[in-house]
Amino acid sequence: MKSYNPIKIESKWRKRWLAENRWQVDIKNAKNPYFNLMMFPYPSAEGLHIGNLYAFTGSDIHGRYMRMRGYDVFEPIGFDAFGIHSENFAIKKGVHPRDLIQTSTANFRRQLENAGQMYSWDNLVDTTDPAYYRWTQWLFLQLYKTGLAYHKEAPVQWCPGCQTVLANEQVIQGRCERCDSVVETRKLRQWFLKITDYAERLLENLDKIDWSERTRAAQRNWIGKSEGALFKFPLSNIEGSTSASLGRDGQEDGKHFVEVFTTRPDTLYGVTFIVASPELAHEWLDMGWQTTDEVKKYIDKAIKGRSLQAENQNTEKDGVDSGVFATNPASGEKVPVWISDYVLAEYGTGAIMAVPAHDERDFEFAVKYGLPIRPVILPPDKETGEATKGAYTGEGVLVNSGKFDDTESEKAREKIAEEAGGEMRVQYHLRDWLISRQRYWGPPIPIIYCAGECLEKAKKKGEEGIDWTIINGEEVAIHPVSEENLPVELPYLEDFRPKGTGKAPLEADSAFVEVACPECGGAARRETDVSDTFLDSSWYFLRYPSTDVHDKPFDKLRTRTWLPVDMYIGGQEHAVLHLMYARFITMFLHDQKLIDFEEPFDKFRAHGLLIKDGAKISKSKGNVINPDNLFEAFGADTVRTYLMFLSPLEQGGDWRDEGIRGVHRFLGRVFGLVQDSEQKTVNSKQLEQARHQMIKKVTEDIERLHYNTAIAAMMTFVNTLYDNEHSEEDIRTLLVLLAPFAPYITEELWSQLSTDSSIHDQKWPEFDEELAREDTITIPVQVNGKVKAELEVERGTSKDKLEKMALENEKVAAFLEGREPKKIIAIQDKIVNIVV
Ligand code: ANZ
Repeated sequence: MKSYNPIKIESKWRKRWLAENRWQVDIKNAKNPYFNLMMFPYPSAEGLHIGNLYAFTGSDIHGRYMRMRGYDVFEPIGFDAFGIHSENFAIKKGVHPRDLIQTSTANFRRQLENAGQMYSWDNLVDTTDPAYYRWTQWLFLQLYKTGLAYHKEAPVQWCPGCQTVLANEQVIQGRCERCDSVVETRKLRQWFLKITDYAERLLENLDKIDWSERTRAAQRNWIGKSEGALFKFPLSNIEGSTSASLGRDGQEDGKHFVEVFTTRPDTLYGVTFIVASPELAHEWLDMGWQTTDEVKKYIDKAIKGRSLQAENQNTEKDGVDSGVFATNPASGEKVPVWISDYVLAEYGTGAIMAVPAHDERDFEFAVKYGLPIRPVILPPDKETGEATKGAYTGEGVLVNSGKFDDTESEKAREKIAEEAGGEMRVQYHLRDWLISRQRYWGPPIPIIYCAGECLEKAKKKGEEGIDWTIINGEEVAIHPVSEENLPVELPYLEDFRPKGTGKAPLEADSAFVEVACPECGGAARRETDVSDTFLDSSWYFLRYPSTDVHDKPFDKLRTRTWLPVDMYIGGQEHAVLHLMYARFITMFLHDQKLIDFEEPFDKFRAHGLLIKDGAKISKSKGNVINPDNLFEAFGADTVRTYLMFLSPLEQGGDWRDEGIRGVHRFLGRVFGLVQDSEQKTVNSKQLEQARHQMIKKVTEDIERLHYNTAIAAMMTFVNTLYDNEHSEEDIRTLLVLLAPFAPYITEELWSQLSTDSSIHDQKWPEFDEELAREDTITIPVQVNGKVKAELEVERGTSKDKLEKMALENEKVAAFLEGREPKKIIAIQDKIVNIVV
């Protein structure tokens, strides 16, 4: 009897599939299109990471399953090959990134082919190909034309490790998401994309798409919508200030004021001081405000120390009394203005009204500096509003608030705002997307600056940041490169290393930089920053169906056929990076009438993280896993099946070296079944019920990406087959269900059973509900309308028994914390509802 030799089987089928381009979908003639997308990798020279493989396998199984359900599944792949990652690796190796990319993409491709993925290779995308980035530049120009790309000076986050600015989304708790350096704040002129114009739609649409809840929550959080009011507090004791203004809007009727944003206008009577951010105070200094050296020193120190403070969110807040007073617009009371770095410059107005009785941070600050704390909201169940142990941040009834006393806080919000001249305001945490990078390995931003005769014209008609700007202290007109002149090719620079001067490497290439002005023909200069890699990946899925189209970024008809993407599987870490950017760009293209949908991904599922023996897989931990070695030792089928056997895809899994052997043995047993089948198969209906139960289980588990339990069901079935008389149909069904997981071995065994068809062209088997009925079922237990636990019970378990089991359930008990339920409703075979 033959034994299972994965290397031989896999290489045989791989060669055949590659020669036939077996998985290529027919882009133009597909009847039943299904776009199965996975996040394309950056082709790191170290090769395919096991974490990539985990995600890709999860996605490929879904694609293969949908294909067997009768869809024309389009499963493309590409290389996100621009960016700092590839560039840094090139620096380390002492090779040019362009040369490095050639070898690393070739290596990646080989590994992906080995992995048994179902790719449409004809539609490969490489973001570093001028035929691709020409359209990335085109996209930038469309944004520019609509005023959504602008050049502005702003405090930006500078990564000293990567020697470039970063987008806000790339800064995680004060550190660079890539190299983990503590970022610094610098004031620089950069290109931004106005994603904030889309904040409300990005938020609202979240309810309309079928996405992992945690991804939607992360986006909602990042967009951070707050509804509140702006109040103006007139300032006094600021003698020495010039006629220049203070605060956001400056001066009104010759008076200075500071403006604050608050979500709690109902607490206006509880304001005991104002806090300005150090950056705002610095602006006051620039405008001529005279103050003590101590205050000036604090401002300087705080601005410089920003990044360090961001690094440790829990550092104690410190601050300084500015000596200026502000007048409460409701009560007329004068309160001191402090300066502290717990107030952010970029949020709201950069200044706050402090209500220590009802805000935690203000409370801490007031205690530290002995500032008064005045309660103005009485908690519903308290007699006095004395806040001794901390701030009371909830709702209640107003006290100490003049004529608003006894009003409910929620109702008082608008009334007080109106009374005190407040302006209702919706505020978002989301900032504009900074796309300039002072690096080499990216698409040049297609802009030309002219300081010649165009400048006057540009200034007369135009807006700063859109028509003209300042570069190195010099005013210049901004001209977009005309679309016919795209791509602006990235020259092959020998010295491509970042300069650390805040200037991009391209700056040194005069042949690139110096051009004739497209308007006046005079001497002009090109922009030398390149764009963020996330701009490359914000639209790659649109390119996939149109990779052979060269006169436009995407063909309208094909886009209509294939998009939006039906299923997208990828990392949660991109929730507010790639996934947010892609949604923004898609909305923008929709508004330009270039596509007819505004959400790019109908369905998105975030896979979990793969860890090893409890620790994150990383080089520094010395626990990296090389897929090549595994493919050689066990074959790709085993690796795929093992990865998916770890746990539900969305949860991630803990890799254990022993575990893979078990799965390998399982596939060996499947192989053995077919070799034995001559003797053992009979025309038996004995296993009919078990077979239908397996089909149901595997189908439903694949649908919810619980591949692990689908595999377990097949394992159980294999044991049953070994122990019982079984039919060829039992074996065939097993193989078909296993095909998405282990495409090679199933194809091989199928060819041994019947010669002229491929297992991958078989229809997914149906199950008979009656036969597939399980004797044990899972019943959800809800507490106050939310599912808190599940009960595994025999079908037909009585209502009384269900109630009893629900109350005894650990999770439910933990939630009830000894409270008596008001009501319990149990419905046989369906649900238990508890109301407390
Ligand atoms: C007074 C107040 C009283 C506040 C109260 C809260 C509770 P979100 O929900 O995140 O929008 N705030 C405003 N601008 C700020 C800034 N630049 N830096 C730090 N904090 C800032 O938070 C809005 C609240 O955060 C605002 O409402 C303000 O504090 C503070 F009982 O104003 B509140």
